[in-house]
Amino acid sequence: MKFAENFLWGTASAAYQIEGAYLEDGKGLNIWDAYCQEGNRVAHSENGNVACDHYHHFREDVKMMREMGIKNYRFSINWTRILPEGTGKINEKGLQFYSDLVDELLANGIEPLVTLFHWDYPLALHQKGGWLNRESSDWFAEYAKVVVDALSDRVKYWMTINEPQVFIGCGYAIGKFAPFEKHLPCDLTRMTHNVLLSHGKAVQVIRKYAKKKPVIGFAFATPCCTPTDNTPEAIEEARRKSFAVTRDRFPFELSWWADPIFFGKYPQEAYDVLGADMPEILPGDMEIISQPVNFYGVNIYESKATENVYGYAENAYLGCPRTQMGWPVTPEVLYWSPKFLYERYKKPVLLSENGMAGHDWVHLDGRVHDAHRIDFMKRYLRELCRSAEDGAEIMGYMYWSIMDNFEWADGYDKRFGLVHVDYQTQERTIKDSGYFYRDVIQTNGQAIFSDTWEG
Ligand code: GCO
Repeated sequence: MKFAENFLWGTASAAYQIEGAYLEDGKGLNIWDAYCQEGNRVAHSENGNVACDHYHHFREDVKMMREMGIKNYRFSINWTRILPEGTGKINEKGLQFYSDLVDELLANGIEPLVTLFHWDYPLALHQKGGWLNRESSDWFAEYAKVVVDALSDRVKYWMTINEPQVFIGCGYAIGKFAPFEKHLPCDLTRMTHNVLLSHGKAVQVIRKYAKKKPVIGFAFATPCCTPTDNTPEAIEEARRKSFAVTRDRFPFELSWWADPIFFGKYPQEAYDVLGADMPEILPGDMEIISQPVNFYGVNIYESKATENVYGYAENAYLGCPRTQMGWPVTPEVLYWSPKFLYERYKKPVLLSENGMAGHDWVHLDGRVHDAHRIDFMKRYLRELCRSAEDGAEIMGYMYWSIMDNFEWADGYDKRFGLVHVDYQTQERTIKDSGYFYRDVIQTNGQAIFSDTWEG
């Protein structure tokens, strides 16, 4: 088994989780900046004010990526570093940071993949109603234009929005993430519609103004379900449940977000379960939303559960292997999700995130021995390769994350990185998995098929 010759091997990060410098060089406040200061929102009252201080360490970090043989790096732009108030006045120092980062990456043979929005919504726009405001898609298009004008002479790969399922679902439905609100379905459908319009208008802006021919997608959450066995009935049941829409879970679901983009309409099941709570759709909206994209980016960590058995979802059973997040280890999800997504939407699939949080620390010998992560990566990547062999077009894999970072409501305890970060000293230590991933990239994936690794 093997991956495509032009397979994109890389790593991922997000601005708020690694940059720090939250008030530096003219940057404006976003909702995570604002709400984390309240203390009781995040584990240990932690925040992203400093994080990995990537804003000041980016040259060292890119050098480290080159040492690891990283060929592609997915990162996000901090909206209020560019437009402190969300619209209007441009902060040139903020643009300069990202321009310098792109130059550093290219100088080290690393292709940049830019995510326009990874949850750090401008506080000033939030105070104008945020995603509930019909103008929000115009605000987003204005922001996209500023970034495209500045970076598109060097940036080819674009992702408009990261995980709307999570920033709407956790931020505005269950109140677990900033701005920690709980809205009714009629609001959540309106927010969804404005987020999708924002995506569509950003695609239009990139297509119209990019100086380099762009490859455009997004990075959605929500994996598909895993069949309980290999019978045709179980496979069809998993496929059906993967794309279902329910009244109590719709913001977190898959087809609710993806069908408007690829089919130009919300799923019929959404109308059945949401009825009058469906958003107002103005003439032209669905045409904007369904602007053609080049790939389906998806962030996958575990399979979506369809059944609870004795209190355990079928992908989580008594004593099953779990990561530091408590997520069950379910490698088969990287077979079934690309398969089902490719069948339905017929676009190349980019694994824009996959990885695991582990109990990592620097050992007495000065290294970070994370054998679990190496085993995790082998198991998941073998399934991804099998999915490609069975016909799904898979364009790349971005390990989450390049370095340990601020894991939202979990703060800094959860360590996903291929690189360990000492937050007291900002010292970076490449973990064993980081050196293993170098071998994976150098062999175009073949290194995952050995059951041992002597790094
Ligand atoms: C997400 C976000 C990342 C997370 C990562 C681990 O997918 O939730 O894109 O910012 O840190 O997934 O939870």
